[in-house]
Amino acid sequence: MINPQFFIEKLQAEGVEFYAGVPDSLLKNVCAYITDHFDSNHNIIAANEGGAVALAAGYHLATGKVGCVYMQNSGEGNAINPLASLTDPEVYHIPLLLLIGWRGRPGVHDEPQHVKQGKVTTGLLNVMGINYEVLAKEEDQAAKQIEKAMCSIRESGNAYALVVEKDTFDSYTLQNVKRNDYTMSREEAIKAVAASIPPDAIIVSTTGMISRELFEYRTAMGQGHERDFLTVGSMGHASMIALGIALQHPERKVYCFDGDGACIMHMGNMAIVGSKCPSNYVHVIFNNGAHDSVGGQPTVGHEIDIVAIAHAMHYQDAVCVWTPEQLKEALSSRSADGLRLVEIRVKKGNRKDLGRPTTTPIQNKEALMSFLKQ
Ligand SMILES: Cc1ncc(C[n+]2csc(CCOP(=O)(O)OP(=O)(O)O)c2C)c(N)n1
Repeated sequence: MINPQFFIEKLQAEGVEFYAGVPDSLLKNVCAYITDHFDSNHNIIAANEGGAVALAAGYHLATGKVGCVYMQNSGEGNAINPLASLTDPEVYHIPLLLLIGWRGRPGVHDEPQHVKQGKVTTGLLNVMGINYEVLAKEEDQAAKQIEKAMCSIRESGNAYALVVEKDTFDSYTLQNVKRNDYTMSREEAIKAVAASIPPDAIIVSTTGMISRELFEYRTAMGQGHERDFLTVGSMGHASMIALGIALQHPERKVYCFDGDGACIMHMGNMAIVGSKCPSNYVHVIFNNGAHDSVGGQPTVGHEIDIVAIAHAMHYQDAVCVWTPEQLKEALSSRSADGLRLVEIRVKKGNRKDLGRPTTTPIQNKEALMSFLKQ
C-alpha cells in the first residue's frame, strides 16, 4: 500500500501544489492528508466534479501550473463536460492531473450504483482521449507512474488520469477535524421526520447514509419500503426526482430527504423546485456540514444560509432547526400545504453497524410505482 504522505510529497516534487475535488471513500486517506497539509486556497472541496475541473483550469490560467482534481468515478459524468469543452486540446488545451477512485471495478463486489460506472470508468477516459494508468499499490512503482504522468502532462499539455483501486492507500487520520456543536444525530432526525409524515406520502432520499438509515428505520418499524425511493447513485438529483413525482401526484405529499453535500452539488435544482412551487413538496436537508458518507470531509453547509436560499428560490416556507423539540414543532406546524423546506442541523457520524438496503434498485422502483398506483 502507498503511504498518503509519500504519494503527495512525490506529486509535490513534480510541481503539484493545488488540489480541487469531491471526496471519495477510496481516496479518503489521501484526501485527509491533503486537507491537513494544504491551505484552503490550495485544496478546495468543490460543489461537484465539473466545478473542480474548472477550478484547476482557473488555477492553471493564473499560474501556468498543473492542478490535481480528485473524485470518485461516479463524478466522471459531472467532469466530462468541462473536460470535453474547456480543458480538451481541441478547445483551451489546459493540463491537469485526475485522481479517480475506481468503485465497482469489474471483478470486485460493490454496491449496485457502482457496477455500471465501474465498467465504463476507463472506457470513458479512452473515448475522451485521456491517457491513464491504474495506480500501482507499491510505492516504487507508483512513484514511477507519477513521474510518467507528469512528464506526459508537461510534454503534451493534456489531462492525464491515475485510477485508484480499493485498498491502494494506507490509512491516515485527519488531524484538522472540523467539529460542529450540534447534538442531534442524522439518524435521530430521519426517524423523527419519517414518523411524522402521512402514510401515503413518498420519500425520495439522497445518496449515501441518509438512504441507508431510512431503509433501516422502515425495517425496524416493520414497515415496507414501497414509499421510499432510495437514490443510491445520482448524487444531488434526489430533489428533481421528488419534483417529477410531486407534479404528477398532487394528491400526495412528497418529501425529499437531502444531504448538504448533495444539495450543494446541484443547488440549481432548488431554483426549479421553487419555480414549479408544488404545494405538496417538502424538502428536508440533513445538514451535518460534511460529506459524511465518504469520510466526513467538510462541505460549506454550515457556512451558507439555506433558509435564505430557499426563500430566494420562492419556497413558501423555510426553517432551520437543531434540537428535537424545534424539529417536532417544525414538523407539526408544517404539515399544511405549500412548498416547504426544513433544514436540520445535525452532528457528524453514523452507527458503526449501519447496514445497506437489501432490496435491489429495480425492486425498489417497482414497489414504489405500484404504491403510487394505489
Ligand atoms: C457525483 C458523485 N460524486 C461523489 C460521490 C461520492 N459520494 C457518495 S455520498 C457522498 C457524500 C454525501 O454528502 P451529504 O449529501 O452531505 O450527505 P452525508 O453523507 O453527509 O449524510 C459522496 C461525496 C457520488 N456518489 N457521486
